[in-house]
Amino acid sequence: MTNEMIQLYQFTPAWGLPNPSSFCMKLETYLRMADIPYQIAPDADVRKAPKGKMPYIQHRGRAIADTELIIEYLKKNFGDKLDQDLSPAERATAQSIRCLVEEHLYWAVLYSRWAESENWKINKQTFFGALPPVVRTILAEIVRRQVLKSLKGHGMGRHQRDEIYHFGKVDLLALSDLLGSQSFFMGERPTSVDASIYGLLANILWVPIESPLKEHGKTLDNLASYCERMKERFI
Ligand SMILES: N[C@@H](CCC(=O)N[C@@H](CS)C(=O)NCC(=O)O)C(=O)O
Repeated sequence: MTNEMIQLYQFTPAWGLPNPSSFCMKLETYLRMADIPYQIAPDADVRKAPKGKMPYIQHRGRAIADTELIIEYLKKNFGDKLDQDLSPAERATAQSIRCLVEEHLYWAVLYSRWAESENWKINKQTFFGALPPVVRTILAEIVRRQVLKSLKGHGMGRHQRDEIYHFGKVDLLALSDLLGSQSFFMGERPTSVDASIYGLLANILWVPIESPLKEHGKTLDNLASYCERMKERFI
């Protein structure tokens, strides 16, 4: 029977958010939006994750990693009431927005947390603070080096600080303009892309990480009310 219940492996909640990882927050929000029962696995450890990243799920004896693949799996196995009415063009729009958020804006956020020394202190405490002191220091530095390398590999980390924040601010403005006066990104009903957008926006606006992204995000009123709306409905 426990095999039937989705086991969700993710980072520990922090900063008053469901999760300090935008991808973990995305998936948990999706599960709530889609009304799919799940349990938080007590023994989550990113070093044991099938693809070395969080979140992942266990279901019917299978481990599935990557939020995009997990959501596809969930749609097949639990139905797709959130997105079933979207037209092909709307699906294409949602996919484009998701890529902007996860494959572009996310990297500017990653830079703000892992590359900026003042923010790194806060980030380090949040993600590694529960570990014994020596392990904490060593592991945190190893992971930080890997993340900075992945920022370079992606390309975002090759730009100057101002350029990185410029890219992120352009993305935030694009999101604000896309949302306009709608309640959700695809109209008046929430769809799965809202889980992705909310997961990252809340991780910019509602975290103790100061950056030009947060400053700019706070000036875009419709994004702030959108996050409040998502929180009221799904947390
Ligand atoms: N494309 C993946 C991205 C997941 C991801 O980047 N997770 C980050 C946390 S937000 C992670 O676990 N990073 C650990 C690492 O890279 O070592 C998804 O959609 O699940």
